[in-house]
Formats: sequence, structure tokens, C-alpha cells
Amino acid sequence: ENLRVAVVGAGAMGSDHVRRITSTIAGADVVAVVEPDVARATAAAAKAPGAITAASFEDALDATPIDAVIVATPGFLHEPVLVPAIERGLAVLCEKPLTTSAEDSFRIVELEQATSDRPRIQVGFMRRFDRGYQELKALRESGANGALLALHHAHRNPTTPPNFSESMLIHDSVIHEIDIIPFLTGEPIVSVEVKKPRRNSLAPADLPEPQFVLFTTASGTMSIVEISVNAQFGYQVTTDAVFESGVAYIGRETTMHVVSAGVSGQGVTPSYIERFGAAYDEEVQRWVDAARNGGIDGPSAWDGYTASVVAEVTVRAQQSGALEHVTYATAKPAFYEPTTAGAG
Ligand code: INS
Repeated sequence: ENLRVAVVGAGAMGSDHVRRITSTIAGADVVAVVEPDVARATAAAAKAPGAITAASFEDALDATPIDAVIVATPGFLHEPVLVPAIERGLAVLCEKPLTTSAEDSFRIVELEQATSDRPRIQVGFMRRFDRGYQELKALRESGANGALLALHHAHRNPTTPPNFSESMLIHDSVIHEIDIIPFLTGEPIVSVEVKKPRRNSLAPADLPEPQFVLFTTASGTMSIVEISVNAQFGYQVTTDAVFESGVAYIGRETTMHVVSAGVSGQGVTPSYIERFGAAYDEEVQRWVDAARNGGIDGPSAWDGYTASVVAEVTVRAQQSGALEHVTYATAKPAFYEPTTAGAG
């Protein structure tokens, strides 16, 4: 029996997931596309033979049997889909961020623990499935170059959609580094500071960017993140790792390198859809396989919660200009230990 998936939100990410599940993923079918914008809903559903469209998640649940849901609406609209999905015991793949506040994310982990005997919500931190990040983590764990001292992250988007606010630089964009830093270092983030260099005049007037975000983890490893979301030229995500006796770079070779008359070079990925295409394929296939067995295989709602805590403190640091310290409400519950091993 294939997993019957509802995709909620038919923007760039949601409609790409509809295509992915229909044409590259085994063991799952898209049975419903939930999207209030009728043109978008119809266009996305056209990629999945047999899928219905619905204006709300509740309408879809009433109209057709659903086993699993991919939540791909804007972050502030995740919670109203997550709550009924958990209450009905559905498998969930929730795009980042889990929610846009630490308090809301904590409510989700509490609800999940109260209603299920194991984690059912996987959070879409797809970088954990990217080969470069996996290799970098393995290099650190091998100890071959000594301890990891520092990370330089560049996170560049071509342009921003309308209404992209300063706090979204963190909740929407830097949230990826907030997740990948503990993944790479094996340590929690303990403090954060934000610096704002000369602003890019090509960014909307109310969006001061680029910004530098400096995260420190428990042992003192520092990560500098340059977030630039109106970089114009394309989509680029790189990380350089500084070890005691070596350095490692990932993310530069994303397309074939071509040498021809007078030129030597590679293409630039236009968006995250291409840059992380292979990572998304791996993430969704593993989620589908795990969901069919009642579990998850990747970052959990707990990882979503801890990222929300750090994001909230980072937004505070953006406003204060001061060093801000991170504290979590509780230690990681035992509930989240056994099944999150996968890409975590
Ligand atoms: C997108 C997506 C991308 C990130 C962008 C964000 O929603 O998460 O991976 O680079 O900054 O706006």
C-alpha cells in the first residue's frame, strides 16, 4: 500500500514536492494538494494524477483518506496544520521552521509526546541529507585533522519575495545554519551575536542586509554566517571548516566545471530547488520509507524546537547588538532519542 500524502501549500517548495513524490519517490502518492490559491493548486495537482485540490486541510481530510502530510506553507501557518495532523496520528514532514516561536514549537513537542508513542514529525532540514554536509560531519568525527575550531558559512539568495522582513533573515534563512551547526559540531549553540555591515542598496529599503551572525557552541567552536538574500547572481550555500591541522570546503562545486575556448568555470544554481535537489530526494524517500513503518528518519520536532529557541534568541541579538545567551526549556526528552538517529 502506497503512503497517501497530502501536500499543504503549493508554492515553490510544495509544488516541487508534488512533482518529486509523483515522479522520483517510490512508495507514496500525492492524493491531495491543499492551497487556497486556485491557480496554484490546480497547477500543482496537475503533476499528480488523481490528486484532489482543497482550500483547507480540513476539507482535504473530509474528502479523501490521508496517511501523511507535507507541510509547505509559510512558517507562521505551520501550527494550524501540525495540530490536526498530530491529533489524527498522521506522519508529517514539516518544512522549516517548525514554527516561528520557541513557545509554539514547545507546544508541538508536548502535543506529539502526549498523543503518540514515538516521533511522527520530521522537520525539513534538508542540508543534513546533502553529501557535502555529511562528509564534513564524518571528517570532524574521524578526528583526522584534529579538533574543529571554526566554520565560515556563506548563505546567499538571489532576491527576496515580497514582505521578507528582518526577522525572516533568521526564521526563514539562517535557521538552516542554526540546525546544521549542532549537526556538524555535535554540540549545542550557547550564544549568538549579530553584526550589520554596509547594507546592500539592492535590498528592499526596510531590510538591512547582509548580516553577520556569530554562533558559539559549547566547546567554544565559532561559526560565522554571512546571510545575503539579495545577492543577485544566484543561489550559493558554502561552508569552510577550520580544523587544528587542516581545512575543508563544501558547496562550491555544485555543477559541472567546463573548460572551453577562453573560459574555465561552472554554472551557478538559480535557487535552493537545484542546489539541494539531491538532498531533497534523499530526505523525502527516507521519510516515506520510515513513515510507512510508523516512524521518522531525520531531524525531529525536538530539533525543530531547539532551532526555534536559537532563532528567537538570534532575533533578539539582531535588535540588541549584544551577545545573547541561549537556554532551552528542558533537556532532550527520552522520547526523541531512539528514532532520530537517521540523518541526525
Ligand atoms: C528558503 C529556503 C532556502 C533558503 C532561503 C529561504 O525558504 O529555506 O533554503 O536559502 O533563504 O528563504
